[in-house]
Amino acid sequence: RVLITGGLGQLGISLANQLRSRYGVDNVVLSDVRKPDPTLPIAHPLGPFVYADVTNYPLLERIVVDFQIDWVVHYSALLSAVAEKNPARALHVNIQGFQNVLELARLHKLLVFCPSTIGAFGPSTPKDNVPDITIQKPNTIYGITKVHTELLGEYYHEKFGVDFRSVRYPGILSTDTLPGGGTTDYAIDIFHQAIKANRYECFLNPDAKLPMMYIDDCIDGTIQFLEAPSSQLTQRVYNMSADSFSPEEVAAIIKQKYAPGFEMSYAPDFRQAIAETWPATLNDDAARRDWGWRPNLTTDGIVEVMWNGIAQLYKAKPATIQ
Ligand code: VAH
Repeated sequence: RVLITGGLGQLGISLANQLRSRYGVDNVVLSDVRKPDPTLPIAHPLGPFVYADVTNYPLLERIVVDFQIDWVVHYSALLSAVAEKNPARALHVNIQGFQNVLELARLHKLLVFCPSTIGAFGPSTPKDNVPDITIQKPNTIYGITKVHTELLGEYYHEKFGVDFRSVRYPGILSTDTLPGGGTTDYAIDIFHQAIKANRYECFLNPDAKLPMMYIDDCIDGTIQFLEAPSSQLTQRVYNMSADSFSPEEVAAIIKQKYAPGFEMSYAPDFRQAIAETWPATLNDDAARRDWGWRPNLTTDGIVEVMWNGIAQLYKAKPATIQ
């Protein structure tokens, strides 16, 4: 049985749907600290769901025991922009929450998957074709907590044999679920605003190029990684990349292929300062070699599915989406 913490976030619902169709509905438990958002197209967990604050160790342990959990996908975390606004809470949730999960993994022999991020790199990391092993001195609270995740997970693997696995996710684009307060959120907002208003004011600079991926690739790759035999993994933390684009590049594709009158303006805020410290492109050769990672979509394909998917949402339910 699998527990997905932060299960109602941008990725949890989609991962749960996929895992439930593979392993059975009752074998995938979602946890979160809030109720499902009824305005989202896939709002309902449609299977086991429990309240869990990941900083509460006894409560988490109870869930692991009651549901006889074998794998934990630990999605619960404050993302980069939200974390920067509330560092104390980010430290508590991202660090204490992960430590709780690792301790439970040690005691109850769980496989733990916890994503890291391109945010685990920093201003002194090279910008292009960044390898798995490089300088990691992030200057955001989010990045610092994710370096902690990587190092502590590796430590528990080495010391106690915990099957810890992590990939560094890029910005993930989805149509059915909304992102939860990251620096890459513009790449989803832009489609909503372009379709609704034919204009978008972007909070990053035109040339802020960052690694990006479509959610289906992210979920498929994550499942492939979870199912890979441990013996096949030569490392515990992998870069995972699909393509990279900047706001001006995605705006140009939208204008050229979907909405000729689309207007983009720029009002960079504190998130630009975060984006500037992250790499533009990643090298993910090890993921491709060790567990067969291959994304299906690059930038043009991502823009196409995002445009069509979000246009469909507004056609189907215009009143319920903000
Ligand atoms: C964020 N989307 O912007 C997240 C992610 C690629 C970075 O971890 O915070």
